Order: sequence, then structure tokens, then C-alpha cells
Amino acid sequence: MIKPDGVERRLSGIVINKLELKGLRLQGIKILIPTEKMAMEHYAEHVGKPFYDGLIKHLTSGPVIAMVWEGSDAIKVVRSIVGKTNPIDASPGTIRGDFGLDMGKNIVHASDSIESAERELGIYFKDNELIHHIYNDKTYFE
Ligand code: IDP
Ligand code: MG
Repeated sequence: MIKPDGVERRLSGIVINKLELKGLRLQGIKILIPTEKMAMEHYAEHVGKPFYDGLIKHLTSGPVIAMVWEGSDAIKVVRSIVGKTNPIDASPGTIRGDFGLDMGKNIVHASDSIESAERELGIYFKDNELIHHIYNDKTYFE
């Protein structure tokens, strides 16, 4: 997901571009303003943490771009392109490493396991909003 800060800063294109050029396959995409209910479901694992209220407030503050990306080891690949949670620690060349300083406004969210990806995509997408296209790209990406 491109978070509200990423959309507001017009970084959506570059985020999509990096994931696309890596060879991942985009299977769903949507712009929306998350409701508080969606945000609380999304970040259920962080309930009670000191940054939780700010996190919910930020996610519901404006448009986000929710996406479903598929490909070999997609969770690991996306998280490595995104970089460490704190942009200060994120390596140059990663999205967070190149474009931010603020931990709460770190441009993107990326699922951390197949289980959380499945749970999270259910918050934002109905089954018929995802394509399951087999791209003719095996020569390059597998
Ligand atoms: P992740 O986004 O890299 O998976 P998580 O630990 O799942 O990181 O935290 C979710 C989001 O909560 C982070 O992306 C970041 O925006 C915010 N966050 C995490 N830890 C802190 C903190 O210590 N201070 C402020 N915000 C935080
Ligand atoms: Mg996380």
C-alpha cells in the first residue's frame, strides 16, 4: 500500500515503477480513503503500542493506493525494495531509504507474511476486484 504521505507527495508512480520493473505482477489496485474500521483491522497487531493512535490517524487521513502484487517470494522481495521500517535505517536505493526520514510517514506498507497479505487484501478488495492473469514473462522472471 502507498500510504497517505506517499500519495500526497506524488510518490505513487515511483513505488509502482520499482515493483513492476523488478518483475512482480500487479493483480489488483485501488485508490480509497481507509475508514477507521479498515485501519484498525489493518493494524490490529499494533493495538496498545505507543504509536498506534497516530498510525490509525495517519492511515485514515487521506487517499491510499492499495495493491496486490504477486511473484516469486513476493513478500520478501517487496519488503527488500521498501526497506527498513525506520527510514533513517533504510538503505539508499530502497523506497524508505531514498524518500523519507519520518517513521510514521514511511511512504509504504508491505505485508510481512503470506497470512497477513491474505488477511490485509481482504480488507481492501473483493474477490472479483483481483485479476489472476498469467503473464507471458517466464523468460525474464522465473
Ligand atoms: P512495517 O511497516 O515495516 O511492517 P511495523 O512494525 O509493522 O513496520 O509498523 C507498522 C507501521 O507503524 C510502520 O510502517 C510505521 O509507520 C509505524 N511505526 C512502527 N514503529 C513505530 C515507532 O516506533 N514510532 C512511530 N511509528 C512507528
Ligand atoms: Mg508491519
